[in-house]
Amino acid sequence: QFLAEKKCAIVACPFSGGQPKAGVDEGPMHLLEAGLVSQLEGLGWKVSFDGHHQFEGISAADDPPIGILKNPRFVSRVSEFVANVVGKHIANGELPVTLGGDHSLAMGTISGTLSKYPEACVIWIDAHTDINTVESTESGNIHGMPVSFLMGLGSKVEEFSWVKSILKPENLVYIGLRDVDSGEKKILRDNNIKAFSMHEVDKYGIGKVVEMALDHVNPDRNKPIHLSFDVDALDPSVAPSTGTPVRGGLTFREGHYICEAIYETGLLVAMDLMEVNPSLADAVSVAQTVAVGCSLLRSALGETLL
Ligand code: EXY
Ligand code: MN
Ligand code: MN
Ligand code: MN
Repeated sequence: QFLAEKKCAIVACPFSGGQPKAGVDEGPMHLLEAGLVSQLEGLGWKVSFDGHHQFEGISAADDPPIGILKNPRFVSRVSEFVANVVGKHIANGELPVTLGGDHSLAMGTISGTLSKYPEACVIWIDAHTDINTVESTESGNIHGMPVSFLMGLGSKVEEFSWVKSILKPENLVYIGLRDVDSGEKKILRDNNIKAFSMHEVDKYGIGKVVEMALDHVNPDRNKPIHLSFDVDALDPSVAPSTGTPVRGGLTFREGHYICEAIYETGLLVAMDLMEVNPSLADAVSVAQTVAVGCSLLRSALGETLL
């Protein structure tokens, strides 16, 4: 509906500045080395890949914390760059597939999507809500905060003034939650944000949960969808190589079902796959996590079981 042709663009973002663990910047390289481009081509997509973006030059020489926010200039400038790249791909008639890197990058990817489609809705698949504000964050890790910046919650930080903060609470829905800070729970309540935790997945089943999620953000099934998928939404037995694993997550099939169902809407305009960290866990676990990452992307881009 929004894409004239099956054209996608890989936006490879080797970036780890939104959290403290080394290695998440190697996620994109591993996903590509696993053959992601040819896998998507095999589904009939024309895939453009302009190489891995180089962010080291963007890093500020001197980047002391602002309040307790860590690496604030680096995170901000990289996300601003990514917002422009994503926006250009959409303008070019391509579906941007952003490979993280940590989830602070979604400040960029979603800003890029909203710059072209201000009415777009965001489906955020994660163990976490990533909605801490400057006031509520206890870690200062910005990968736990991108949603609050996108919505304009909390007090403003000058360094992030490029973020337009136009994501409306009614245009966001979460699936897969199970590790939400108490400050974040209050933010969800105060802003009436729809969220399906693992409790609802257990209660209703994933099919019903995805339907209810779409009914909330996209009742007439006519608005563009940005899917932001944090691999830690999956159970650690399925995707072990990630920086903040939390037990009790989505099964392999539940994760894939979400991607398949969103593809079926025909409304997907951008996707992120974040937080694959190939330096955590053993080689078998890394290969398993990378493979599941590729397979989620294939499902979101139309791979079917039959
Ligand atoms: N809520 C915690 C924090 O703000 O530090 C943990 C955030 C983890 C975020 C991961 C990527 O989804
Ligand atoms: Mn996340
Ligand atoms: Mn997460
Ligand atoms: Mn490696």
